[in-house]
Amino acid sequence: MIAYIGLGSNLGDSKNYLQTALSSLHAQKNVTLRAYSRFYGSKPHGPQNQPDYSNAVAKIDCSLSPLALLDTLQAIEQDNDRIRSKQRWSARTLDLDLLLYGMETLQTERLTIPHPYIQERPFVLYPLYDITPNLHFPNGDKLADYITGNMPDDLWILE
Ligand code: A4P
Ligand code: MG
Repeated sequence: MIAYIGLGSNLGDSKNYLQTALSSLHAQKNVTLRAYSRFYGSKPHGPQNQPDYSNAVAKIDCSLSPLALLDTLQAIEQDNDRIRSKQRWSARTLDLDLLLYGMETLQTERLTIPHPYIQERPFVLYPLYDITPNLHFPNGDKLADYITGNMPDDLWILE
């Protein structure tokens, strides 16, 4: 199954956390890394009293169920110094979100697919577009319709 993973970090050496996460994904027995986006800087969505984010998106081929994939993502977060705060959307060394799992939709207590905010987050949409410009969402929307020539002010390419 083709799945897309959103990577985010805004604590510590963020670029390094993203790179380590990509290697860790590829190192999983049931996961092959197919592509990944450029690395982006972004202003925090949600609470503003936290550092800017580094964000990227990876495309993987995996033979894990959605829940097993979520377990794997959370294990990689833990290995990378993630401390879960009670406050939602707080600063973190590494956040791995399961954005899309084929064309599947799922809504359970632990897992919602597609990830609920994809279509309103430029820091997800632009990196997704780097990898798969012809992508359609499960609801039929075209990714390209969300992309404009000028990136929003709160998003930039990291060197
Ligand atoms: N969960 C449900 N669906 C999913 C899914 N599709 N992928 C559950 C991953 N997890 C999913 O996540 C909380 C719970 O969501 C998990 O236990 C899982 O069962 P978490 O990673 O512990 O906490 P969180 O990340 O703070 O919460 P949440 O709601 O996942 O937030 P988001 O959507 O990840 O947003 N601004 C910028 N610029 N860049 C960012 O990357 N990220 C966030 C976090 C906020 N603002 C940001 C960024
Ligand atoms: Mg998350």
